[in-house]
Amino acid sequence: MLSDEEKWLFDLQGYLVFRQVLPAADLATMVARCDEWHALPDKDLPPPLRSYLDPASNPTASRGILDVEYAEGAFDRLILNSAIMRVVLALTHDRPQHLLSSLTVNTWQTDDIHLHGGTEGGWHNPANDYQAADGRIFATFINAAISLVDVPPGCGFVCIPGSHKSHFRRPDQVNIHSGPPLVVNVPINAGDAVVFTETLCHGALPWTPKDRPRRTVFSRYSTSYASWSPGLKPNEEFRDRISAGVFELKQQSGFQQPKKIVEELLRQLGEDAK
Ligand SMILES: O=C(O)CCC(=O)C(=O)O
Repeated sequence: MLSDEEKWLFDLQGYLVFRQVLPAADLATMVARCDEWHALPDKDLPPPLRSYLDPASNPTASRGILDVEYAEGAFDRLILNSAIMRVVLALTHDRPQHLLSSLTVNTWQTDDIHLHGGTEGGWHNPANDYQAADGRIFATFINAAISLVDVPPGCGFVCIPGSHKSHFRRPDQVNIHSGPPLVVNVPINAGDAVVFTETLCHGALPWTPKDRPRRTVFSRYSTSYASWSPGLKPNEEFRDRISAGVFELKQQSGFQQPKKIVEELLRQLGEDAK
């Protein structure tokens, strides 16, 4: 499913970049919805939308509006996006669960997003695990960051390539501003995606343009049986607002059988279910 070169690169650096994964119409819809919803306080968001951190009590935190797929089909389609699911299926060995989508805005006034990552201090966790062996890669917690805007150099996503395999504590003085060759800023444009293992040490540089915000969709996936958060399940009350495939992808399930939506995605990708 992943080419030899993609496997080499992902294993080496802990992330891959994909260009232009979104249809232009969906990108325009997402930007419009983003601006519409982010102009509202949490209490006026259409249910079941809610912010990860309510801006009323966290005015300078980066604001991520959750569950946007229940309110707009373009976000539902993004969860099943074949460019992204091709990687998620490969990394979870065809046993994925969609955890959460977050429609996030950062402005020039937003707090820094400090470096964080799953192997800090050599601490490993089955819900956020990374392994490579026998010509395959396995990751239990994956984040796809799809940018809805062009990101100028020196802003946005940064990471320490290769840190997903680190077994040592990051020194305190290494931070988002440390710069290359250690801390790398990944340049992307509207419609591009960075897909990374959450074991990668990552964060974001401040957004400097004052005339426009950074708008990003973070779509998070895990293995369906070793879930990052067992509380994350599809919202039954609003299940008729999402596609059957996304509803199934949000379910926890065992590793014995692939989900029907996985079989369908594999068929679309020209692969067989295992
Ligand atoms: O804003 C970013 O690109 C970083 C986001 C992040 O750290 C995360 O989603 O875990």
